[in-house]
Amino acid sequence: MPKAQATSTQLKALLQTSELSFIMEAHNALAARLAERVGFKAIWASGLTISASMGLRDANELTWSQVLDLVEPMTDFIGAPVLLDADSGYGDFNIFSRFVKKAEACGIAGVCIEDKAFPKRNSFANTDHTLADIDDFTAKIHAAKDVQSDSDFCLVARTEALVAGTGMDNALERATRYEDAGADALFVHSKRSTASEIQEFTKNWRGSIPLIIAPTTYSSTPTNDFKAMGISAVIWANHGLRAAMEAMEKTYREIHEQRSVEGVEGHIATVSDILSLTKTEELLKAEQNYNNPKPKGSDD
Ligand code: SPV
Ligand code: MG
Repeated sequence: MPKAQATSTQLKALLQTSELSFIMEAHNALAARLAERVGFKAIWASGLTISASMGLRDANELTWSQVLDLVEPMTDFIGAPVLLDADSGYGDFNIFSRFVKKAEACGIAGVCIEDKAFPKRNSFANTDHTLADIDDFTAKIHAAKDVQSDSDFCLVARTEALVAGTGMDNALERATRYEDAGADALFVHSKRSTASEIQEFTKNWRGSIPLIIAPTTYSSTPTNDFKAMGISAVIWANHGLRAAMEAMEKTYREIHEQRSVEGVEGHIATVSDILSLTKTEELLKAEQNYNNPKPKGSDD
């Protein structure tokens, strides 16, 4: 059987292909597996949705070691690469280097850091967004690239300049500095309801690393437009959790109101679906093998 390609190599290839790629959010291993099963070739381990699924805010309330503990089961469970949202890197260049080493050891294919001050606030939180100093941020990129042991491990640098309102020139300057510092791709974020800022950014961008966006607020823009703008990858950053929240609450409400599960059976996944997704059959076969070993020397 041919050896599976390393997930870091898969992620790098996906970012570098001339096709427009799509990366799907997951907040746990089960969600990651479902996204992979329908065909997504890479997973976004979202800071927002992982935090929310733990009842926490997207504001560095989870420690970095907790983030890794939550994301490692995803990498264990799926074959597709996981791009981890590492917020603003959890500290200075030194903390972020330690994080990158541990992330690689957890099987994570790449990490994304954003140029926000620590502790960060979610880009859509109605507050002022303070940006990191450019030199401090590029130091983190340099340090991460120096410390990674797998040369395909991807470091995505994200600029929040447009979110923070510091202007297009600042966004372009930051992006250029991050490319020069060694970033493998650039994520440019916008919270506008149209893709106008992203379009202007791409018109003026002279860099050559792949561009990534997350069109959460400008979701009605046809994805072909992104391709025409020269975008390499689109992150659907929170749609798995949002779908799950809606479906769960609807189901809980119906069961609560009806004092019965009869009405929801047929509309929800079966217990067999859970057993099959978690490969319970594989365990049962192994059990037969290991709990009833054939005596040595027996032919059959
Ligand atoms: C996330 O999914 O955590 C992101 C994207 O960083 S956003 O929520 O738009 O900041
Ligand atoms: Mg995030």
